[in-house]
Amino acid sequence: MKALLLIDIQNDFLPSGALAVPEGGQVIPIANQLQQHFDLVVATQDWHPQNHKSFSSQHTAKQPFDVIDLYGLEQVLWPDHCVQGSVGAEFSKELNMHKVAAIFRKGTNAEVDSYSGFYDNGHRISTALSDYLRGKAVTEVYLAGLAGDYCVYFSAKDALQEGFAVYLIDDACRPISPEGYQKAKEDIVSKGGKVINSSEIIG
Ligand code: VGL
Ligand code: ZN
Repeated sequence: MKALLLIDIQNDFLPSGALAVPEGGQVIPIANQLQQHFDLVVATQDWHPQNHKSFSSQHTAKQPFDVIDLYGLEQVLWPDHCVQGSVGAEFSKELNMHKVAAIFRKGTNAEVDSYSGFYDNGHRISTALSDYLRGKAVTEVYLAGLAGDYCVYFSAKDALQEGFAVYLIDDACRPISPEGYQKAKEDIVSKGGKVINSSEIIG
C-alpha cells in the first residue's frame, strides 16, 4: 500500500505568508493531481502555540534565521508562523482536501520544534503517524510539499528510519534554501530513498 504525504501546504509557507517558501504555490496543482493516484492521502500541519520557542519573537535580541542552542538542539529561529487557529496555519484553499484521510499536527509543544511529521526534532515524542501508516498496511511513502529542505526532508528521513520505502517527489516540493535542499536530497538517496518526478506517477 502506497501513501501520499502532503507536508505543510499551509498559507504561511505560500507567497505572502509569514515564512514564504519561494515558488511554494507551484506545488499545489501537482499535489492535487497526484492524489488521484493514491489510495491513502495524509496531510501534516505545522501548528504552533503563539509562544513557540522556534519564533525569534520569543528570544531577546534575536532575528529570524538566527541559529541558537535550544535545550541542546540547534534551532533556526523563524518568523512567527502557523500559529494555531490563524489564517496562516490553514491549508491553502487551492489544495484539494477531500481525499485527505487524516491530518497530523506537529510543533504543538512550545519547547521543541518539529520539522518531521513523525517525531519532534529531539526524536523524543511521536505524532503516531508511523503507527497510523502501519495500521493501514502502508509500506511505501511518497512525499510532496513544503519546505523541501526542512519538513519534507526530516519527514522523509524519519520515514526511512521507520522502515518505509521512501519517494521524494522533487517537482512537488520547494525549498527555503536550494543548497540545503540539494544536500537533503543527496542524504535521502544515500540512506536508500528515491528522488522522483511527479510524471513518473501521473504519467
Ligand atoms: C517548516 C520551518 C519552520 C516547514 C516549519 O514546514 O518546512 N520550516 N516550521
Ligand atoms: Zn514551524
